[in-house]
Amino acid sequence: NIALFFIFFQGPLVGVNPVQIRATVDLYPRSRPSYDTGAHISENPDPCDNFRCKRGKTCKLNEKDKPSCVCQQATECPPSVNDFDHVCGTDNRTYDTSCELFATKCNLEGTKKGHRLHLDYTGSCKLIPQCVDTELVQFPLRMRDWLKNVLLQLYEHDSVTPGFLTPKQRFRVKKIFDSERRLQAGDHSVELLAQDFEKNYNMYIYPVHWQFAQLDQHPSDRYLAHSELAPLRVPLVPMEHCTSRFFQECDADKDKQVSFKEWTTCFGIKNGEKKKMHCRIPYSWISGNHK
Ligand SMILES: [Ca+2]
Ligand SMILES: [Ca+2]
Repeated sequence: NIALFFIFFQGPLVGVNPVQIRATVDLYPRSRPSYDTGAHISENPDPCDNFRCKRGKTCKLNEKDKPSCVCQQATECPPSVNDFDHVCGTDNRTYDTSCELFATKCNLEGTKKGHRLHLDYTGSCKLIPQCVDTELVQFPLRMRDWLKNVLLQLYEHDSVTPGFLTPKQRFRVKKIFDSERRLQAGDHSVELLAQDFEKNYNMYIYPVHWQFAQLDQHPSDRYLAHSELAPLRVPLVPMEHCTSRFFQECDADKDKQVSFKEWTTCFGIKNGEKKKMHCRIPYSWISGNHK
């Protein structure tokens, strides 16, 4: 997963940035941080070792020596190594690390303040210029192109080291990859991107669907909650000042979730056409989830 996101963020929209990899890992930790427990592993396995807690919580043994998740204290968080570790909260406060932000949020659980606190973006809080309408219109153009290039990069990596894509995903991307009509990756003008979208519309459908499915995993229900969108949004906000506004407006019915339909609509992908699209592409093909 780390590797996936590493390549994922190398597209033309943003450059290579170690923050982005870390953001993803921090947002969805696979397990609690492993401390070097040395020799006593086999004699005395720590019940907390494979016990997963959500962000801001940590595993502690209760009175019955059973593992349970409790709010982490911000003071227990490992200090930041460098400025890349800082994050800006939606309270416009710079936190030393995302651990500190989520610990703070956890300790505010049940309060309005805690409910409202989210990780806004990576890096210290800074002035994000307002996104004007003309810029907002260009955002999906560049993002679509970037998603397509990300998938093509994954495809190339997968050809060398299989595992980046499922066979079904490969099958879909191959069609784009093999097309002689496709626009090569590069720093294109919005005019050219718009032209190419009209000309090669079909090549953009799958990348947009694929990205949605990549994000829609906690849970996989065809809706993106704020936290599911975060791995994409958080590293992008400080570099692309239209990110927040774009995703806010993407949630057309303002239910705080971006549905599959809302997502495709804001990327200019036609919806349904009598639901043909859904019939043709089973969701599992996109997501690689086989349930
Ligand atoms: Ca979801
Ligand atoms: Ca919505």
